[in-house]
Amino acid sequence: MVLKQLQALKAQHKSGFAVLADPDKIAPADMQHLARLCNNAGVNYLFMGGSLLMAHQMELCIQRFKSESDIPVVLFPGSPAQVTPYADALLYLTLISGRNPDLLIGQHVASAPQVKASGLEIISTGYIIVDGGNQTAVSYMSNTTPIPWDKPEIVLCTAWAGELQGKHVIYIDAGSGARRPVSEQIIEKVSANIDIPLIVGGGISTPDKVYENCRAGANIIVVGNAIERDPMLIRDMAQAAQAMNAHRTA
Ligand code: 1GP
Repeated sequence: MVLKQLQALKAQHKSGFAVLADPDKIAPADMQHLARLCNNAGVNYLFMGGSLLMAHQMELCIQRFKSESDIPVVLFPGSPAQVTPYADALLYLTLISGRNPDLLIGQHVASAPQVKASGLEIISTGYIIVDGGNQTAVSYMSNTTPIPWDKPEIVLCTAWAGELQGKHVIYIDAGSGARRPVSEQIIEKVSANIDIPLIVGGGISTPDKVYENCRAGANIIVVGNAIERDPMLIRDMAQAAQAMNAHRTA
């Protein structure tokens, strides 16, 4: 159960590391190699998803990954078209930083039969986009305005609203390829004041940043772009999260 693991991380003030694979950017033939890198590094999750779905190879990608790894595959879908029973769990996203009714309830109603039939573990996720200093695919595609990067109190109130609505987790995202990742100030403020796990991603490009985000209280750090550029970062970034956990245990 992925959610139980996330809740345990939150309870123990610990962090995990997730690799994000965009099915449009990675070929099924590369998935076994990626799986071995993730296995060796002790990666906690493979997140799968993207803003579009052009290549329609997601199921094959997941199958190839699973042929080499027991790491849970968690869908992080850009649209209901990316929901597939081949994964283990689904981040069931509600874009609570936005005011687009389609992403607050419309798409959920339309995709409910498919989601119910999927057999996936459903993780209700309050999804919050914070301005990352450039327009990212997620803010364009969602037709919503991100929360300003220097307004941690708005981010906190949004996270509280998600928690009060019964979301299982909060995901704060600066957007894929963000120039400016979510600040430690925001992470600290939200993490210290909610009782549900916190996922953070968008524009994280160094192991040091992973370490700082973990120290600030993120329970899962998600990295996509930087790893696509340099897959060797998987080991160093996962190690950074593990080092922070060791520090907390000591
Ligand atoms: C985007 O949080 C993810 O939704 C990861 O972003 O690709 O910039 O690492 P990057």
